[in-house]
Amino acid sequence: MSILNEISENLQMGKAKVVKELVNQAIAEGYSAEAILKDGLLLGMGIIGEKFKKDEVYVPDVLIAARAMNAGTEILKPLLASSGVKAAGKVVLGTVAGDLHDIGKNLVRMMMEGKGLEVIDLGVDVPAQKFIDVAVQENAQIIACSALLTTTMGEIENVVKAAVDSGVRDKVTIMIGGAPVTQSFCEKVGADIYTPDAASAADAAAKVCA
Ligand code: B1M
Repeated sequence: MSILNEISENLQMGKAKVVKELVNQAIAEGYSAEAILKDGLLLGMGIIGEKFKKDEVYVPDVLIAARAMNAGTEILKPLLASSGVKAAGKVVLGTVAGDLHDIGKNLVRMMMEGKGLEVIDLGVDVPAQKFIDVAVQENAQIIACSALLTTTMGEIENVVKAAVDSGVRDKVTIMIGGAPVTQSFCEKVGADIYTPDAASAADAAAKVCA
């Protein structure tokens, strides 16, 4: 079995310590951070997601797999930092209210930091108004919202409305993403930029702040 498959297998079993060791070993063997992320960690998380859908694994299994995923991505963090032109700017990032998924958000943070952006990470379950209050307080150019559930993606519209109601809609760029989110949803709720993955979110944010 290749080391990337071993990472995927151990992530699915929630063995965070082994995943950490294997990620370090893969780096030492010369695998790129992108390959370790895509063909090891994300592969394993995708399989867990499919099993979760079919009721073959349950919330605790997914939680320990998510912990192993985060342990692996933390090691990759400095390596995922892009070597491109560094942007200067501030982003307020979070997962919307009612939503506890943070792996994708954490990847977005890492990639944006890799572009030289300062990211204020509000965590998960962030109320719409909090995005606005912190962006105003910190004079951030971008509000970035992640949503993973069809039942929570509607919260993004509340963030846009809160920006309008607070009189700052023309001062911030609202970026959105997450598995159920699409370009047409972005247009429908009046957000500014939809990107499908963390790397393109970082590229787009860097352009906004350039
Ligand atoms: Co949940 N969950 N979950 N879950 N979970 C999904 C999302 C689900 C698709 C599983 C399934 O049924 N197949 C399903 C949603 C169905 C739907 O809404 N249509 C689901 C469900 C139903 C639930 C619960 C309701 C289950 C329950 O309790 N019965 C519950 C909800 C809790 C809540 O949030 N209130 C729940 C709970 C959980 C756990 C807590 C157990 C755990 C989260 C742990 C954590 O995040 N720390 C969990 C997990 C891990 C998943 C799956 C398996 C994996 C998600 C993930 O991290 N993927 C997921 C199934 C799946 O996606 N295959 C599932 C890896 C991550 C890198 O991808 O977050 O999509 P993702 O990020 C991507 C892009 O979307 C994008 O970039 C990343 C890639 O580069 N992106 C952005 C994300 N944010 C972005 C922001 C941007 C731009 C791009 O700009 C700002």
